[in-house]
Amino acid sequence: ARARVAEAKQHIPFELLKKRVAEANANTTHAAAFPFEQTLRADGLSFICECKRASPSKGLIAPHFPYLDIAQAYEAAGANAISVLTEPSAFLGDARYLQEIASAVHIPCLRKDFIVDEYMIYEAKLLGAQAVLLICAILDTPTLTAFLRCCNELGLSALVEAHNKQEISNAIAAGARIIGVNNRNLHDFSVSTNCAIELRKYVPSEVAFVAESGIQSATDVLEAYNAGADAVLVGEAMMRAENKAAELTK
Ligand code: IGP
Repeated sequence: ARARVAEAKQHIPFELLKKRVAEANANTTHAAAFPFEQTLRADGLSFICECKRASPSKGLIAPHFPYLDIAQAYEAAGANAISVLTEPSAFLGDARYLQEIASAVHIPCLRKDFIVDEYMIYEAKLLGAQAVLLICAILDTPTLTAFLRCCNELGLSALVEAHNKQEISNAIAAGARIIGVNNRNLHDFSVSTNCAIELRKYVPSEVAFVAESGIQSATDVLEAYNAGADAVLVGEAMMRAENKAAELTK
């Protein structure tokens, strides 16, 4: 991700990117503040459905990847938000997917990437995202705090991802308003849907809680809901479902 940022800065220096974001902001009529957070906080369980072509653990998930059709099918099926992978090497994502999807749907979009520089947060804003993913495992607490402040200034929500108690307390210390527990261990890719369930109690109720990864069945969804999750983030199962609406309502 750092190399990608360095390259992007060659094309568009950070100062210019900031100027473009400021101009874009000046041109938009004031939309609802933080719609991503709002939709997670609404009554009942929210669904964040993911547009993901490939992943390091599963390889190529969607050889045929009509991302706009997928995103529109998610919206029609009743998804509350869409997560779009923009990381190009391991996930075969693309910034363009996010940009096109964000302008085609009416629900908030999350930039799913390894954000390591504020530059990427400004990019997310310009691409039309309403939220970004910030991963505790790759950001120390001062950096996380600064990135959260940056998101706030730009009107972006941040889904702060944790995998254990320590990361949850770092996320809280940094001021996270939305915490996602990733059921997948990023070191060995092992998945346990119990991870989010067990860690729920360490996240205060005023912070929105998302269960992420490995959610395959209606039972997994129900268990996350019963454990007190505000939302689930579902990638592979939604990508593989022929009928997105049937998958979401089953
Ligand atoms: C979705 P799954 O198992 O439903 O496809 O997982 C999502 O949680 C996963 O893609 C993810 C991810 C990440 C990807 C969670 N955290 C960080 C890239 C980077």
